[in-house]
Amino acid sequence: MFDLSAGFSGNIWTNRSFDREARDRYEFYVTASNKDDPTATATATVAVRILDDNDEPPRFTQRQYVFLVAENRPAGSTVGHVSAVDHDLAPNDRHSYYVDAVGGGDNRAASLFGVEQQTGRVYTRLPLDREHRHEFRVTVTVRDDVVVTLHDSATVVVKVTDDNDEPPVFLFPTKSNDTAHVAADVVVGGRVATVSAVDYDAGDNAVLRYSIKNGNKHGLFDIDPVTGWIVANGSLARYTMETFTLVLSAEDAGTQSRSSSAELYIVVGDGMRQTVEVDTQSAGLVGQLLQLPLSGTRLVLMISCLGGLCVVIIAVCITLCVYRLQRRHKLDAETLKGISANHVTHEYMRQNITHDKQYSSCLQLLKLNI
Ligand SMILES: [Ca+2]
Ligand SMILES: [Ca+2]
Ligand SMILES: [Ca+2]
Ligand SMILES: [Ca+2]
Repeated sequence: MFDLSAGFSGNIWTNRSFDREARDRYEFYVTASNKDDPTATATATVAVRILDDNDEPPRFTQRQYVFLVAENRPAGSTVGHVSAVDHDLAPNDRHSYYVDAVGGGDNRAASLFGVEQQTGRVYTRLPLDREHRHEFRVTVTVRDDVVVTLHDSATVVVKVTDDNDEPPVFLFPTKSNDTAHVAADVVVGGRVATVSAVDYDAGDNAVLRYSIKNGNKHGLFDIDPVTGWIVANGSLARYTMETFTLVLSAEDAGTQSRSSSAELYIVVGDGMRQTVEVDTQSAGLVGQLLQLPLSGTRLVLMISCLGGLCVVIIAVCITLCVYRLQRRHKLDAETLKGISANHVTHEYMRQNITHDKQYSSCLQLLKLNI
């Protein structure tokens, strides 16, 4: 690595380049000897220290950083820290951090986050809304403070965690669709209506349970807290044409739960009889039959109607056939009576009347005329 010029100068020079970051010190011995007396020598140790050159870029400690941050935090909240290492010696190791608004390809995300140039602390510029966007990818860059062409990049993934900031929203009932009709003869346990709601939060913050808060007179109704099914909890026969107003609640399972309420009007009709009356006006007998419960009575009535209809059709067909045959025989007889025997020959008849029985009848008629 080192050469020493022979002679009197004592110059030492290098025969290669050095990398201070790999090795920054070398030691070796040099010997001086008397030209006239080679046994007269002296030795010394030479130490060479390699000085630093700013040839190292700062490098991030990770290629990708994943940070979690809760939504709705005020602007300036810490998301996480990035860090880089520059192996040069000070001041060549000084570097600064930046959010790359161009190279990252997501300018919207880049506008929402900042990074402190000296510390690498990543922070929010605006409150985040997980329901609007739950993940961001931002490119951060670190540059050498002196030689700015020495730089490195890394990806910061910001995942927004949920805050229970969304209340449940009823899909049914709503202000424009708030009524359920039920027959008075609904069985106990029979479904009256199904309420539903949605919660745009995540996890437990969106798990809903339903309940009836008010209006459940006589405890006539019950609701499944999970499915939202409202069922009859007793006979409704005594409440024909009455309307019940249930105040319903949907509540999420978040730590600080949120809830919403809605009103459902339940109108008790008078059961099957009412249905048949309505259909009588609009659909006739078949409609009535179709609307009846699928029971033995309904089947018997439908089979009877179809059987009767078939009998009528068959009778009409038989009557038409008989009528056509009778009419044809009558026409043949009248035609033959009007023809003079002198102008009718057997050949003529044979050509025009092909049926054997008709042919025989004609012969008899001709004989009578002759
Ligand atoms: Ca260096
Ligand atoms: Ca450097
Ligand atoms: Ca939320
Ligand atoms: Ca919620």
